[in-house]
Amino acid sequence: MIRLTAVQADITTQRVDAIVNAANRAMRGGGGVDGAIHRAGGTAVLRDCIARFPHGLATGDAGWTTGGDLPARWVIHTVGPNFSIGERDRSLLISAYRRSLEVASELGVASLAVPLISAGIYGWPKDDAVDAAVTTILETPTDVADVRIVAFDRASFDLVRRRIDAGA
Ligand code: AR6
Repeated sequence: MIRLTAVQADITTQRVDAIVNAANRAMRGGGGVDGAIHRAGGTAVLRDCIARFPHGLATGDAGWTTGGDLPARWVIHTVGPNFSIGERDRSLLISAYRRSLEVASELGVASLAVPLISAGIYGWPKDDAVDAAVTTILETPTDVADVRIVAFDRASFDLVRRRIDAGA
């Protein structure tokens, strides 16, 4: 049985087996949570991105690299749809969470921290981004025991907590 919780924090501080990164298709770093993860993880994360993803990653897919200097052992990078440029297929957002959980299971991850994918620079409406995150994590069969959705700001954290309380 999965334990899903809400946390308000910088995801790079999380002491978990793996953290999920809201990356882009090029997989060479960026702003938002991606920038924070590359800064905190150090050059080993980018080196691994280049070695393991020479052609980047498709939207809705996920793959792992080392966590470098992060407390987490692995970073699971995923790419959500960019709502603000018209990528509005919700199944791609759901797929980003599903594939992240699948990769986590393959790695034997027991604890995982996940940000609100596509909910920042990519502009996915916050309420629906929270709903997609909670619903998908609760409905995807997984071996990961402890999943925490990490919100950066108080308002997002409150939305996530209320949505988790409401159940699947
Ligand atoms: N810890 C936890 N959550 C964070 C952090 C952090 N350190 N920083 C931001 N957030 P975003 P996206 C929240 O923009 O929308 C990058 O340039 C943020 O408040 O990081 O999927 C990539 O390279 C929001 O709720 O990701 C891509 O080009 C959520 O994380 C693009 O942005 C996601 O915001 C991806 O955009």
